[in-house]
Amino acid sequence: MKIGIVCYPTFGGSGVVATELGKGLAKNGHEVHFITYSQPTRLDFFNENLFYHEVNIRSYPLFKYPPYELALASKMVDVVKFEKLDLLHVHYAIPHASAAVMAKQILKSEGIEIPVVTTLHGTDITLVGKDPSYEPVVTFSINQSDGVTAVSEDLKKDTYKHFNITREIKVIPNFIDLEKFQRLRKDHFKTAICPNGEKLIVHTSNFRKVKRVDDVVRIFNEVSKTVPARLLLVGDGPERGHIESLCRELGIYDEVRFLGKLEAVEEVLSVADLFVMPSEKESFGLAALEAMACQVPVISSNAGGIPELNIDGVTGYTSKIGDIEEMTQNALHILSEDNLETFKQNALEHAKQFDIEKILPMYEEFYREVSEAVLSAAQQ
Ligand code: GMT
Repeated sequence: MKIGIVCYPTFGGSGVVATELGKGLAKNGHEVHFITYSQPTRLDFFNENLFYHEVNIRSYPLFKYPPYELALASKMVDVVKFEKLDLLHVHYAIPHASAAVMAKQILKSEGIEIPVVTTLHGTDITLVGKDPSYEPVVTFSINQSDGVTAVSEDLKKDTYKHFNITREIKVIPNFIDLEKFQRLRKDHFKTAICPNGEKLIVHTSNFRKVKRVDDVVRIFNEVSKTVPARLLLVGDGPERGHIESLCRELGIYDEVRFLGKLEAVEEVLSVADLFVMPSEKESFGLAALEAMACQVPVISSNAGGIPELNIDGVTGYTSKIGDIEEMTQNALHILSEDNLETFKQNALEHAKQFDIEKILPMYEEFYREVSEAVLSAAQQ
């Protein structure tokens, strides 16, 4: 098939999923056209089936807010027509789904039928989407898409709860490339970070408030009173300054390293003993899956879809949001010499359920179903 993929090209989870999906589809012989405002971060290799089309936003003194959605819709029309695409797959509802629905209507007026698949990722529903300033448009564009997927059962439930949705939503979870995310031997790195055999705790996120990075620091502070440990914080975002101040206040700044935005996260995860994800909201928790694939057990909140990934008492533990005390006790339990190896193996075993080799065919099958339905409706 010839597939157009629209996503946020930056470091967010939805952009990573969209880019890895496109790369996987291209390897399977599909022609994939990314339509974004800049080159997706993970679109880092050449493949004859991969194409990139940049959305150019013309500004004008009259525009206080340049109309990105219109530029995107126009670009989608252009690419569908001239590359003869079979399907558009947009990731993150705002504003990608509404722009795709507009492009679909424009193309229909010219006699071209283009099936639109929308994937809901999380905050497009649970945080931003349900805000009254966007809700009517999000509801309309979900209902007008030809196929809709959500990354967890919990996100599907939340979408039905907060929006008046009249169509079926299919759950297709996040996935992982187990060849890329595997425990590598990085002993020199571990020795450099933990010279005295300390346990290594890792958190990766975009440092937004919903990630509750201060809980990570407080849990680490408590754990390190019992078990010598180091904390690596990967990523960057609005909360970073506040988190640095908190580390200074707690007197643990020397035990914590801020690594910023890293490309090769799997190298850090390869030497980690524990991953912490105490999020307020998390539709799936791709960062935790990446950790599990590298044999790292997870201490997390029970927010959103996390319990579908982190199995309580097996791959790690889940606790109520903000229950730092329980998360600390669970972290100490996992880190004890008697338990660590079992949790590591369990984490890897469960991660295998989300192998890209298993999940990618679910998207391919869904594309076929949606395309057939659209084409047969058009013929009637
Ligand atoms: O919050 C993020 O990490 C970014 C956000 C995004 O859309 O870019 O991630 C969401 O989508 C990911 C991929 O489907 C999910 O794994 C994350 O759980 C989800 N984040 C939230 O729901 C907060």
